[in-house]
Amino acid sequence: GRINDGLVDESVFGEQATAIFDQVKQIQIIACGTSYHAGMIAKYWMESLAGIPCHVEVASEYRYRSVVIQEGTLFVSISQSGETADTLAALRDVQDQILASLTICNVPGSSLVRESDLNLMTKAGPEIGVASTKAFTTQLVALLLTTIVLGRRFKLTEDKEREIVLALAELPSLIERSIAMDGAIESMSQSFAEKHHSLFLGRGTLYPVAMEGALKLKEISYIHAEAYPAGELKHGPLALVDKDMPVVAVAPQNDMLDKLKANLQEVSARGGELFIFAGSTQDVQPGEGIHVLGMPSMPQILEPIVYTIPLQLLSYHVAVLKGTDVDQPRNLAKSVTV
Ligand code: F1P
Repeated sequence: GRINDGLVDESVFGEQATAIFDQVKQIQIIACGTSYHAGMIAKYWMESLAGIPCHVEVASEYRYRSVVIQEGTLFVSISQSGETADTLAALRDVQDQILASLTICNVPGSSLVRESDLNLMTKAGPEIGVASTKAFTTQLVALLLTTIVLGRRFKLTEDKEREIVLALAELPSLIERSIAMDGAIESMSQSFAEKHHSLFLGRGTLYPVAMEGALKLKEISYIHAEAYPAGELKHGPLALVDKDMPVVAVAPQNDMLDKLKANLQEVSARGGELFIFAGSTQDVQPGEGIHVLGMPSMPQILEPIVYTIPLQLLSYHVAVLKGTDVDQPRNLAKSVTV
């Protein structure tokens, strides 16, 4: 039978969950900011692990256009605060057309939680500062569990499910090991504090991680940061690369590594300084203008969760060096309620 050690017990979604999940034909994910990046990763998981059709869109666009909702749509909203106005409005607008709603949230009793049919609480508690950090990593765990529970009704095999659950058991120690990279990341942050622009690259589920790294640098360090899927470099952004544009790459040792390395060579050839978080320090060698930080080896499924931590630490250290307020960045609110 299926592994069920309590992690993937359907009762965590509430009593109605089983009846709803049995009718799901596709997923529509809606969120803003960091929560949207978590949703982007979930789309890769839902489609590649479980074969569930999955769409993801920022609530601030979705709510203002005419959307076509197909039969059997489970509407998944992701929000740290549960109070983001656009996400709440998107849910209210489609409420009577969807199969059911599921909210992934940090705050019990928040508006989204009250108005959603099913809820999966991250148990991480509210963020203390404005920028979402623990919310992101815990949203990803919640989304992975959701992928398992729904995936059983689609193409997720028992073997794959077992592999994911065993991988999740390794997560706490992998997170501790990535936090232990703090000193190396602090040294690296000096190369960013004087710069005005930066580029973040990743492929596959690591592309949304690159987006999240860039967002954190913008939010708390006020450095212009853009993220690209590494394969898009040659379609424009390569023109920006020079010695004043540090480039961060998240490069786990997965089946995308060879392609990513080719993209990174294009950066190096144009004088760009590279900072690579690498899964294999044998495959990705340091050199002139190439700094390599070795990540622990890990199951591929956990890469987007674990590789986010050093990017969060990088933004933190750059912000400290620049003297910006890490918890209360200028111009931003903890929850955007209007
Ligand atoms: C969404 C969000 C956060 C961001 C900031 C503004 O919030 O964009 O990701 O860090 O706090 O709001 P939420 O819907 O996840 O609460």
